Amino acid sequence: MDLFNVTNESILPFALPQEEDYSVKWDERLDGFKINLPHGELFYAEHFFNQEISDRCMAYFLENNANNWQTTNWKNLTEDEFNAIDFKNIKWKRESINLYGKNVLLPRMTSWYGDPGKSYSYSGINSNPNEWNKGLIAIKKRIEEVALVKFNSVLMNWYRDGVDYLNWHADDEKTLGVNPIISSVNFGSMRDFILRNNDTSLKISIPLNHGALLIMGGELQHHWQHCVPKRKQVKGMRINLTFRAINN
Ligand SMILES: O=C(O)CCC(=O)C(=O)O
Repeated sequence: MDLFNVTNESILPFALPQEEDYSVKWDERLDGFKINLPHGELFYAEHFFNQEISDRCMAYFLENNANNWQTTNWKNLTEDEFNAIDFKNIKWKRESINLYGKNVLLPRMTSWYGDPGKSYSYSGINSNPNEWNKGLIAIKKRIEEVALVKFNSVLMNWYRDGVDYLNWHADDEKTLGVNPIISSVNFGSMRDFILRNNDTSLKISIPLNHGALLIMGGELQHHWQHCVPKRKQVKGMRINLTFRAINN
């Protein structure tokens, strides 16, 4: 037995189709999996941020002047009550989109941070960036070391419980460039992130838990869509950050 042949290699905690155009390789140095899909690439690190840092991130995102962020039932607050809260670090808001002529509130809270001028356009929402803060810059720097990209903006999604969700879409806006690298970091309750192939409708379900990192790259956004479906049994909150490099 080779006593020095120690490896932390683990088993991918979700299923990939057993087909030849899918492959997965453990990267010892990055402590994560490099995955190739038809027309797309992923990097998945289940515990990219440890428990202590991930706990601190949740607190940082939700600290405020009025409510205990852990025990409050955020869904019980009226719009006015929510808008009166002064969050210490993140400017959360509930956006609405225009759907068939009607204004519909998004089923989650959002916030957009970025370099000056890096505005965000999605489903008719046009959001100017909030100014970076210390916490977001620290997370961004750590992720850039792995993604090997300089990000200039981040979209934050706060799913207050398992009923909050995100619909099918691709991050394929022109301003993200041709084959964007999008880095998604996750805190709080585990939620399933589903990828669906545009041609075959084949789906891959990726569990994203407290501290997990998922990087999407290659041609993925042109050939796959993704969503975070409702999971009514999930009672806890989840906060997701997708770091992006915008070209405008
Ligand atoms: O919450 C997630 O995991 C996905 C977020 C996402 O797809 C987006 O913000 O475009």
